[in-house]
Amino acid sequence: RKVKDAVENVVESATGKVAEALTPDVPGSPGSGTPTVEEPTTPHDPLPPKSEQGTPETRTPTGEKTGAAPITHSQRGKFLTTAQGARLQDTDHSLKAGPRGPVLLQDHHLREKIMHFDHERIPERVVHARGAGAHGVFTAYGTAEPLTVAGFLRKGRETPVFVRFSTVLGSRGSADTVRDTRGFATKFYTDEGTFDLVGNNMPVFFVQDAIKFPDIIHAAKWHPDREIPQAQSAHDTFWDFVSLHTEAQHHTIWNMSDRGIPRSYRTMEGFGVHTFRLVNDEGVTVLVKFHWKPKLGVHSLTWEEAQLTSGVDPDFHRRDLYDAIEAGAFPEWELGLQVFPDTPEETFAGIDLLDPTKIIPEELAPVQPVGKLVLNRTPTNFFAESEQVAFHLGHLPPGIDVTNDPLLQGRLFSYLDTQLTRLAGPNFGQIPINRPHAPVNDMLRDGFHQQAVHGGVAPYRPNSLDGGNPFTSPPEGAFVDVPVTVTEAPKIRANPVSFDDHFSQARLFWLSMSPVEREHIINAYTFELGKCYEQAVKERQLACLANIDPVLCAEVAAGLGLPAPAATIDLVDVDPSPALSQVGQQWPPDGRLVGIVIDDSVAFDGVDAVRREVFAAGMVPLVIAPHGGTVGDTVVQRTFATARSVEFDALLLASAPALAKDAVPARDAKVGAPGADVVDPRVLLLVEECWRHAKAIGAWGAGATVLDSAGVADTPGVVTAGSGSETFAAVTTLMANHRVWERFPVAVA
Ligand code: HDE
Repeated sequence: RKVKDAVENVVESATGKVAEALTPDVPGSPGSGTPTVEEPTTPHDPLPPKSEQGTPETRTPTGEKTGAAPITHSQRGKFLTTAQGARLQDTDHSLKAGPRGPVLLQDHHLREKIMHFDHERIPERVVHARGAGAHGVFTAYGTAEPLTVAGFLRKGRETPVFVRFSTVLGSRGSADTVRDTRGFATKFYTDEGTFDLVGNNMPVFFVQDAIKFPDIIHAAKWHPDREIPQAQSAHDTFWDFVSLHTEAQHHTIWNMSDRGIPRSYRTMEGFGVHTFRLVNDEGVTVLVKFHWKPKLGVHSLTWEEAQLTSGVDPDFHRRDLYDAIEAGAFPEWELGLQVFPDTPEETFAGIDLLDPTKIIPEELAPVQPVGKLVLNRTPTNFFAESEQVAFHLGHLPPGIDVTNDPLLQGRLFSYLDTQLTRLAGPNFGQIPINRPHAPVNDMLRDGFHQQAVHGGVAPYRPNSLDGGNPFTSPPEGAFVDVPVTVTEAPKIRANPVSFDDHFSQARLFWLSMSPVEREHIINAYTFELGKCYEQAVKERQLACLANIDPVLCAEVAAGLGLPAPAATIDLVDVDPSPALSQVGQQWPPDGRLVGIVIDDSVAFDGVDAVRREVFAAGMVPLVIAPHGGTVGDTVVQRTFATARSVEFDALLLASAPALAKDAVPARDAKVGAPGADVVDPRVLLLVEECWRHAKAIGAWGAGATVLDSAGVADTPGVVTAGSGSETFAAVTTLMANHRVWERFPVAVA
């Protein structure tokens, strides 16, 4: 009886509590769905949609608008709705049979929301998956007018562009600063049709024929069993491939050079790689190579910076691009052409223009500027724009045509084909970012995700039912297929003999490097081959290096602890091309980042004056302090916990911050107690890193004592002066060389 009473009591009280909990009617009570606090905003109209966010206009067969108002796909109106526009009162609770009951299958809002979410991801690009884009404008100088009918190259013509930069090997979430080639793809929305210039930051490619592209990519991407390494060429299959397919050696030495780890997208050159053909209004043709020259010069990270950045800020290049644009430091490039006569041999100075593993040194064919690109707007939505943008080499306007480069020819197939899977159908050209700015009047119909509501009944020609529309264009203003003579030749799977030279230009690149750049190349080969397990792969690559240069081969062999083989070919003595080196030139300071170390003891007037001078010089000052918030009136952008050398192009020290209680503990014991008259070890680390990464360092006042503590006083590229202004002036002079190159130890002359 006692037990029975006890059980009944427990059940009764529990039921009471549950019943209480199940009563959701009191506003604000748990489970009621009514918020306990006010919504943070009252309903208001969102910003108006941008012009490119509208759907494509409904078109008639003649390309005229039907008058239907474009419908925006961005958010509009005050209230949340379903995808079909029905207003919603609740989006946080599934429809259930009572507060604790099962979820009902009829909850159409839940199912729409989850269904759409389940399909938010699309397949990443098979190569160049990791990237970032920006909008801009291209302005033509008119210097290309004699060469091509392309309207966007007419003097003063302004053309909207979208540019996407990328790495090649890594997945979408991989780090930006890995050693790799970078993509540099530009979509010119010309009023004669879209022109896609789909280039890289290196002027040559690994293979000469598109049929080998799957092979090099299979070799360079992760191993199929464990899917590692991510975004790295430092593994056996890559080196296996490039040492067996020796045509890859030229591109490989570019990757092993500092070009493989750019400082920023803003400081990269771009190359169309292939030779293209231009045609003018008289039908005269020339062969050309496209070049992008960055206004800020070509700069790279040091290897240690690249590695550190992969951890400290894996989005480093993406962030740098967006920050620069949003700070008004618009990245700029000049588009240039190397121009060659269109002869039947298709060679220049004995170099085959159809071989994508070869360059024509700029000293032999100068790059002639034809226009300027300015990136001035970041995307509104990453997925809609940077992810969905689809480039294709066959997007050509009148006046630009292709050549028989076998790599280019295969790409003409690949870029259309890949979009069918990636963007799920043939209508990817109707996605807002891909929409041409020229009027479109095609006879393509239907297909997945068709956005246009085409009028008319006769999408064929000739027809008599849609008034004969569309009509074909007269030659003026139409795309020109240059009537190149195709020689009568047997069908064959073979290359021209000139394609057999695999080493002379890798040697040209090596000989064109400064001593410090050569040292970096040696280190890169030694690191990457050191990551390989197979002895045969290392030995075969050393044999390739012997055919490039004996010193390069000997140094790398020494690093690997292997004997250096002898060359198997006669090394050709080629003239170096100084244009390939990044060292020895002077560059404008625009958009550089200058760190300024302060603490609460500093004289704010002096710091503010320096900040203003940095701004006035076109650079960006970043104040680094022991804590966030403000120091005096100065707003702090970085703390000692978040600042690393990689972010800054130069460092200024306005004070000597003392050891704080939250400083890195490892050194506390050695350097003294918190608050003692000892420099904060995080500042010392910053100075040491900046020094190792060959950055200009300047100090004034108490800041100068930090240089002594860090052991870098009176070394190259470290300056002290009486005031902040004088210090900054001296540092600016040093920055024109980009780095203090003499700080790097150089073993190879
Ligand atoms: Fe690409 N390449 N590629 N490539 N490529 C792609 O197209 C391909 C090559 C380049 O930001 C893919 O839409 C083949 C050279 C860039 O969206 C794919 C061959 C150069 C981008 C493809 C090459 C490039 C791509 C993957 C050998 C420099 C990124 C996704 C014949 C001149 C574009 C896509 C962007 C992207 C194929 C060689 C540059 C699979 C078959 C040479 C910058 O179609």
